[in-house]
Amino acid sequence: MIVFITGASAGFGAEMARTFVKNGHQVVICARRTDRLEALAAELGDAALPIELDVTDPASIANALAMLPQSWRQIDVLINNAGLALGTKPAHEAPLEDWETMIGTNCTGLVRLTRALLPAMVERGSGLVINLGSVAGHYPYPGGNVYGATKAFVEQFTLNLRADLVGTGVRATNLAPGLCGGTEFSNVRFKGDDAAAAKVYEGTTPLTAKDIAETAYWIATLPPHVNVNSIELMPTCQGFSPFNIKRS
Ligand code: NDP
Ligand code: 8X3
Repeated sequence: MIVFITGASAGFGAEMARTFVKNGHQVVICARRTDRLEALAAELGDAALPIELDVTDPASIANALAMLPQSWRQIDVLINNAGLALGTKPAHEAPLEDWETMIGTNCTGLVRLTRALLPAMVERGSGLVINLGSVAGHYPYPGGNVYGATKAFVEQFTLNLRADLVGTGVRATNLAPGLCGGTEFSNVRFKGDDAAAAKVYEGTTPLTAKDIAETAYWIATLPPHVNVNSIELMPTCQGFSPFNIKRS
């Protein structure tokens, strides 16, 4: 299989690249930080093709796809993994630019990549799109405002893809993890405050990027008649809170 992975310079994306290559597949590894991609490509060898990509920039998407050599053009699996959360401020205090960046990356970028690669999959009668959702798209939490909303969009877009793709042989999955450590997610969310980022995982045994990569690999290697519509994972130490009631 040829697997096109966005956000492969860190976290889940890099680990997914390792997992697919270890199992004999080829990966197109995309992100903005090309030095990271080059290092990963050096680790993975000829089975990995690094390509610079900013999913928020339509010209960058067009350029990345145009850079694909002929023998890498038949994408079997698109993993829309690039994404981010910015901040945990309440809605009335959060910077509007942060909201726009999350929407531009997690929603618009994901939609653009999907729209670009889907027609060839439908034409071939096979293919798979795995979108990275989140538990934040299923359950609200304070400070989750736009991040959670972008992931709810990812879930519904994926299910609507399923509605459109019935009968085409092309599959779509929303992969929605909960608390997951060992990636740069919280470092990005807390804008470089690594102490605040580390606190998120204190005293927990979170999911790991390997858990998510192995789940993506499992989804991609199921028989063609099996479609995982949506899958949610949490570490065993994570659960649910009661409703928050403000009493006078
Ligand atoms: P990381 O911060 O470790 O990795 C994010 C990746 O996305 C990086 O490779 C980054 O690369 C890339 N990226 C960000 N913006 C862009 C952009 N504009 N264009 C291209 N690539 C971009 O995060 P995770 O691996 O933890 O998260 C991956 C996905 O999983 C995200 O969608 C996240 O929302 C989701 N998720 C994460 C969870 C967690 O707890 N970690 C839980 C649930 C979902 P670069 O900066 O080089 O461009
Ligand atoms: C990441 C999980 O709970 O930090 O999508 O929003 S959470």
